[in-house]
Amino acid sequence: MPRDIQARTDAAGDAGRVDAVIVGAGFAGLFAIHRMRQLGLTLRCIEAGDGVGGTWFWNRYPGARCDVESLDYSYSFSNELQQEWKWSSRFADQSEILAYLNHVADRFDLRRDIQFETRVTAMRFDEKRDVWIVSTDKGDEIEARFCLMASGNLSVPRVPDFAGIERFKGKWYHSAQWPKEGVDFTGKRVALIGTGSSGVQMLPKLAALASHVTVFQRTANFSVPARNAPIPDDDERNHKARYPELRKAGLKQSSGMSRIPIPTMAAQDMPAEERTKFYEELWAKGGSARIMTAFNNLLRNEEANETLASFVRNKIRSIVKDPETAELLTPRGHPIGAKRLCVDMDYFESFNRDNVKLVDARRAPIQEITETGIRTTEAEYEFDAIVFATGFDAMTGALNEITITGRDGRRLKDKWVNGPTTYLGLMVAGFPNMFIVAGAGSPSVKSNMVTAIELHIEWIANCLTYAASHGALTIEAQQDAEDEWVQHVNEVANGTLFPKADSWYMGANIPGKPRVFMPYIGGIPAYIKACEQVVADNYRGFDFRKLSASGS
Ligand code: NA7
Repeated sequence: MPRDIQARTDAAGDAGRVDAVIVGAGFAGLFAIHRMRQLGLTLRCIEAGDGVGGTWFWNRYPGARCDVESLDYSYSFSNELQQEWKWSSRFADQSEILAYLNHVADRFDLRRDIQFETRVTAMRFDEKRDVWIVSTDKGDEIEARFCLMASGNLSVPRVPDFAGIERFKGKWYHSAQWPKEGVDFTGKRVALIGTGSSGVQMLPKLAALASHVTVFQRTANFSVPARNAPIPDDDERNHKARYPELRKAGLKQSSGMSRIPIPTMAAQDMPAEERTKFYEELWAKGGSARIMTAFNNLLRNEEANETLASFVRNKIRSIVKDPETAELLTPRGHPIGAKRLCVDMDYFESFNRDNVKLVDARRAPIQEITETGIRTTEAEYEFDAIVFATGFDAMTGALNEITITGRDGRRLKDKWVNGPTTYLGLMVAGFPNMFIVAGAGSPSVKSNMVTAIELHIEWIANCLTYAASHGALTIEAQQDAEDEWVQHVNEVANGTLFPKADSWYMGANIPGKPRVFMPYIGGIPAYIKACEQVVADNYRGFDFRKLSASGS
């Protein structure tokens, strides 16, 4: 791995001092390096992996694929980049996205500012000098005026603490800690625990190799077909010719994705037969974005939601041949889309194979891992390998893993004990000069992440330029402004059906985690408007200080 950071900062005269530390080298961190360099800042990006890519570096499980279309799920900051890169299919798989991010790192010469295989363990704001002291697991102590937290929303994998896991004689894996060299499941008896996006994407791949796969399902999930296919040359040419215009159109979409018609009609306003025909068309087109925005009230009104939910339930029954398995796979008890809608390639079809069996882990929860497999409250199973597709400590996990200490010795984790609080999702009162990129309180995971990331990094770059032009050393969110934003984020979420599901958006997948809807669900246009208005009002709600009170 290139490790010339040391040489560079030594050459610059001080290995331990930079203008900005960037935590993470995924989509957010890479663009942050590029953009902050344009401001002339000295940087160090700290990355735990031995390569760039973030989510796409770690999630190498078979079948891993993006559920946002590739032509949207890519950077817009460089027209040359978006013109020259060729996506092979509508929904790129993990290896292609990782190749893209490596290309970006090389093309913009980003690696020289990245310190790989290093984790940030602590960050402390020194109020006397208005700097952050950033500590790593390699013993570094880096002084930085600014910190950009590009540490990701799904970067702390979670394995439920089943008793006995250490006894298991076979091998076990988590979807987000997949071995780089891959895993050969040929002829193996495999357990797959979890039926969120990762499990749903993985099952068909596992089933094609393993002698047998047993799927432990606690909650049946809605899933729609991807209908992934190569992008026809004509489509690609047309899209690229209109790229700048389409990117702008994307910013008018709640999701930040282009080419998704903006719904104007409520589901109940279309006659039932016509509506079913419309759903059929969207099912045939594939992907989740179009079907979830077929009508403007699918995620606001239970009756509307039920029209789509029952359509998908019928689809499941029509695909899965064994009625008992179909019944068990039929989602109930949460609105469709309130948990992230899965996008699959032959997930339900896999249950028609002789070598796939579904186990109801709700009725008979997993009790323990044994030497030879898994014991539920009802039965014992033998396996050669166990695959955990059990998700993440989402959105707050990566930040809470770092001991972040702001003003007055206050820990971020303590401040967030009842759920994450931010101003515009960008900053937290009491934690000056620390920016969060596309996390809680911003559209983030409820939009095209790449769009959300670019918006944030641009906003931060403009804010830093404004601060510099006003001679300010620190930027900090005001508590009142933060309280007001948090209230708004909650109000918007409470006007939707999202709080009705036990999702990772709500923190509900982690025992003891506060139940709060974490992303901002007002959509990209409303979010842009809010951010722009704050800037137009001279950064209303932010304090810019020349010297901190204690340092003066
Ligand atoms: P998810 O969506 O959080 O799914 C995790 C799955 O693991 C889900 O089906 C859980 O069931 C299941 N789970 C968790 N703990 C257990 C136990 N103890 N027993 C049985 N099953 C369990 O994670 P993914 O990695 O699939 O996807 C995360 C995001 O990545 C996804 O939304 C996309 O944005 C990309 P539950 O539903 O909690 O009953």
